[in-house]
Amino acid sequence: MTSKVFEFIDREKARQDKNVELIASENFVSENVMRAVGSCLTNKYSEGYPVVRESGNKGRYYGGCEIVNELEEYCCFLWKRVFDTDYHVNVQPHSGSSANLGAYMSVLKLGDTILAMDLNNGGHLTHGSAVNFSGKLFDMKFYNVNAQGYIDMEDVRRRALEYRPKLILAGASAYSRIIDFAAFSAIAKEVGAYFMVDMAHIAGLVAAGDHPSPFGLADIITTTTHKTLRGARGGMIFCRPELAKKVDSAVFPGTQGGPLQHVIAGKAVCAEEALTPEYKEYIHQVVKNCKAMCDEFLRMGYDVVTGGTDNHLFLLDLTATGLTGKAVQDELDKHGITLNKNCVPNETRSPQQTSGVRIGTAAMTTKGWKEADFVRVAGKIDSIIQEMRRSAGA
Ligand code: DSN
Repeated sequence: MTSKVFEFIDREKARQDKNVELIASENFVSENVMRAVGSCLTNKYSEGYPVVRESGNKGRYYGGCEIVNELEEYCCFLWKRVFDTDYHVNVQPHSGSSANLGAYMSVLKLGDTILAMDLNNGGHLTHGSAVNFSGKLFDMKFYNVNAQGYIDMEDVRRRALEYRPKLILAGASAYSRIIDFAAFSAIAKEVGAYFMVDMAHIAGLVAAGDHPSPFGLADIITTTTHKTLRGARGGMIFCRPELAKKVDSAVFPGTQGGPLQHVIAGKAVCAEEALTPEYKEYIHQVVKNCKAMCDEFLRMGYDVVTGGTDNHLFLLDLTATGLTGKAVQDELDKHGITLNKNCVPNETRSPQQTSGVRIGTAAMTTKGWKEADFVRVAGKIDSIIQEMRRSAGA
């Protein structure tokens, strides 16, 4: 028996094969990751944890878990090696949002104060947006970026001293510069706050040594596994060993039921791949490609937030073109170029329109693109934008 669903999958596969994919949070996984995620492991229930380990957890609540126990332990072992850390790791969060919820619930009480970067300045929905659980359950305060778009560490410290948060969060979805985890950590220590890092976007760069590591500085680190890490879609939480019990309990039974063992298998394959020299080369190329493309936009006279990039993404500020991020996103879609509209610092338009677009190089680097390919597509994007301006009479 066949299914109509495979028609959708085939069409989506064709779209992914054909389009230029510049969404900074997307990537293309390996066949092995696909095989793991599409495996019989999806049939298995395994609430609980593999063994009584440092967290003091009581094991599984189901029989037949002997193989998935080994799998989950193997996955945890690999991820500690990827980040060369003795932190505890929980590989069960279903997503980055679940990981952040678990992290907050492990050390905070409802209503506690969190200091984070807000969505409009490059933060994430789960970093305190009013429409998200984070903004509804916690007392959210935000630090700012400066006029150039850099995180303003003076502002972080001033607000930390003023608000005395229980937790300070560093990490972003749309920030193109190195984040100074050491400076954040010092501020957190000064005010007696937990220091949490959401490294979802830059985790691959941390693994490859292209971004300073938060390990040793942060108390809790969350990540997704499908962005620059190029693995199965999901989340993970790392923490100092003394927080292991709190974190494990916050994930299960605190915020999730049965873990997705097929996804944990995909995360383990991803970790095996991240340990190879080829993966590190890939990440180095992602960063080189990003800089080359960003430099080309600067050369063509575009406004780039912060004037450049240190990582896998950058933000074009389209204010001077008179075009919205949404209009540019929609027009590029018609030409087979996929990216997303994005707010720019001190945004004046709504999140549905925006004054900017976010561009990332992780996915097309997986397809083998080098600097010249990204420079060429920057020229194509420019010609489409210029045509839009002519049509609009700008
Ligand atoms: N929504 C993701 C992104 O595009 O950055 C983050 O989870």
